[in-house]
Amino acid sequence: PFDCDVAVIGLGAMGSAALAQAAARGAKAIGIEARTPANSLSSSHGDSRIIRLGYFEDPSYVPMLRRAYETWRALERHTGREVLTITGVLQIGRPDSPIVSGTLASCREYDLAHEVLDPSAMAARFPAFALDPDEIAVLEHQGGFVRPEVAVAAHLDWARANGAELRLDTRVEAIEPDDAGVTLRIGSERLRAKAVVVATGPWIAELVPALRGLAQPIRQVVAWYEPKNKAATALGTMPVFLRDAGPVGSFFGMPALGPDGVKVGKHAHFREPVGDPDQADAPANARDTDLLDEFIARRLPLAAGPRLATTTCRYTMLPGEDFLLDHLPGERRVVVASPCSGHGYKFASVVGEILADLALEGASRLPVEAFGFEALARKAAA
Ligand code: PYC
Repeated sequence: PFDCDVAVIGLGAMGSAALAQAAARGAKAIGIEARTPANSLSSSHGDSRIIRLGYFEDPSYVPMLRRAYETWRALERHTGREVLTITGVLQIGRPDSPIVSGTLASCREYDLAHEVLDPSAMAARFPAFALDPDEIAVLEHQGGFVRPEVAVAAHLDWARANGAELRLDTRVEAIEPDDAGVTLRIGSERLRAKAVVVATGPWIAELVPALRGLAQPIRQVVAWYEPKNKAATALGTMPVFLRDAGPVGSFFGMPALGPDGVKVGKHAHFREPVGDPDQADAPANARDTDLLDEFIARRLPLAAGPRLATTTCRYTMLPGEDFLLDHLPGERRVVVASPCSGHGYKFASVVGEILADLALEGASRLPVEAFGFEALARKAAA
């Protein structure tokens, strides 16, 4: 006998969404989380995550993003919670930088509403930002942010409302698929599921040995600053942003969403591997904060008051810095989700839909071939 149709392991951004989607379809669903959802060792805390439609990384993400906006709004309707806030997103750099040229390519291919602003237009409209004379900004109107902790809680509320069972502080030690279903080993308990979704983020390789050496969690640091000019950096005035920083990479940030002030981070920070994901990462040190302090002083001078707070979280990187959303090779009952590589949160609502499709129906209507194990192997070999 089966305990459930689908067991979802890991209740962060992706797992909570998968659980909610499965339960909404009438499946008997159990969600299992080793700690508490959106805990401080995970990748689902920190108040805000950017969402944008004109995807500089590749225009092929745009259809999935359109669906993500719809599924975030559906989550809000189902739960009455505010998850997604539109602020516009500024993508700043030289015209030939990957962020600016890639965003424009996506906007043109999909006819997305946007404006191109030169430094004087930026100074007039968005005085918080300091641009070099040879830089421009693409303002994409649909950009904004998702509230990660609220989104996880909302997905879990919606899942529970549809009968899902949650097991917190419960660690799955092994996944054992057979011809009929999957057994999960949890201490002395054996839980039987018809299908399993593994969405354990930085811990993914522990339950999915095929990802050992491929999925690499890295430490990420973000900081909040008290604005020098509250009006210029307020929610409603200042859009979220990404900013090309040449060979150093890119920075990102948010307007002041509350008393914590303006948030700033560097994408993939120093790419420091997380050794043991069960151990807390080192808190922000002077090297971390110097990088962010210097950025905000130079590029967001009106936001550069005292640093109020820092936190660490994790990206789980894959070869090609892409996502993995697929059945385990040869195991149609086990679905693996590693949809992060530092840019996945905005997709969580649609990823939940894809994972429920894969677990309950065997395939998804959304285009996921690029996120399969075969594609991953090609990227790892490249
Ligand atoms: O994908 O927009 C993004 C992002 C910002 C910071 C990390 N990822």
